[in-house]
Amino acid sequence: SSMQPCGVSDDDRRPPLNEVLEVAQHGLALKPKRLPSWLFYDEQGSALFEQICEQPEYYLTRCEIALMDEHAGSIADVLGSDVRLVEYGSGSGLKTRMLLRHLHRPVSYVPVEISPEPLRQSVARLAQEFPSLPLQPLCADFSKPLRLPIPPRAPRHTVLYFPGSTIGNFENHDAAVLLRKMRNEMGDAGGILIGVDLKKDPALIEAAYNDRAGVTAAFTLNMLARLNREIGSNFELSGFAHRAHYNPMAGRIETHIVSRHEQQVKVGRNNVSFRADEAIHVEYSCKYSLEDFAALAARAGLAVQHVWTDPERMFSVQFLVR
Ligand code: AVI
Repeated sequence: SSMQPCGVSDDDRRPPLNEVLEVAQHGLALKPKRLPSWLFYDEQGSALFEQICEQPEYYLTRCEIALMDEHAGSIADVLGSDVRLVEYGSGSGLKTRMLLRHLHRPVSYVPVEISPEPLRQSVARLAQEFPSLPLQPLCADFSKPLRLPIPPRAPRHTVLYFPGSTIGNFENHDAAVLLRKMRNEMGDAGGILIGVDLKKDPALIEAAYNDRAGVTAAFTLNMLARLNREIGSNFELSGFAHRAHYNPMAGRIETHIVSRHEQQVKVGRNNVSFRADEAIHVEYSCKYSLEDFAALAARAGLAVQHVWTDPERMFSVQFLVR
C-alpha cells in the first residue's frame, strides 16, 4: 500500500502546546474576547462532534448523507473518470466511502487531516473496503498551502472534496480566500465538491446548535476543558455556558461561551477577568442561499457547475469549476 505513516509527512504540524497557550492568551486579551474554533477539535472534542452528528436536531449530516445516498452515481458521472480525490478533513469517512464506491477509475485518494490519529483510522478503514485504491494520506492544515503527494499515475482531474459545510465555519472573506487557494490546488481541469448548509427557518437552524441532550453545549465547553488539560488554565466549567444564536442579517449561527458570573481565570501567567454575562466568541456557522454561495464562489474565480439538493432545500452538495 502507498500509505505513509503520518509522522513521515513533512507537513506534520500539530500546533505545539505553546501555540495553544499563545493563541488562548492572545484571544482572551481581545475586546471582545475570541478563541479560534480549531481549538474545539482535540480528541475529546472530535468525539463530541461525531456525537453531535447523531443528534436528531443536527440535520446537516443526515441531509448530506441522504444526498450522497441518492446522487453518488450522478456525482461520480459529473466528476468524470481518472479522478484524484483530495479530501479536506478526513471525518468519519462515511460520505467518502459512498463517493469512492461510484468513482470511475479513481487514481488515488488523499485525505488531508491535521490530527494524526483520526487520519490513521480513516485510512485503515478505507484500505479494507478499497484494497486496490492508492491511499496517500497527508497530515497537514488544509487552510495552509498544501504539497500534494505525487500521484501513482497522471489524473485527468483533481477533485477537492470538502463535505460537512465546514466552509461555513469560515467568515465570508476567509471563505473566499480558502476557495481561491483550493482553486489553485485543483488546477485547470480540477473541481471542488463541497457540502453547503442552506438558509432556512431560523428555528430549525438554532435547534441544530442547541440539541436537547446538551451534546453541543458539552462540545463548546470542551474548549475550556482542553485549555485546562493542555496549558493548565483553571476554568471552572460550571461557571460558563454555551450560547448559540442565529443572526438572520449575517446568515450565521454565532456561538459564544458566556461567563455566568464575575470571575478570574489563570491562563499561563495571565489573570483573565470576566464580567457577569461576558462572552467569548468561539464559532460562526454561516448559512447560504444558492445565490449567496454562487456569488462567494465567483469571488474566488469559480463557477457552480452542478447543485444537488433535497426538495426542502435543507442542504446542498455543489460542484465548482474554474
Ligand atoms: C464542523 N462544522 C461544520 C460544524 C458546524 O455545524 O458548524 C461544527 C459544529 N459546531 C457546533 N455544532 C457543530
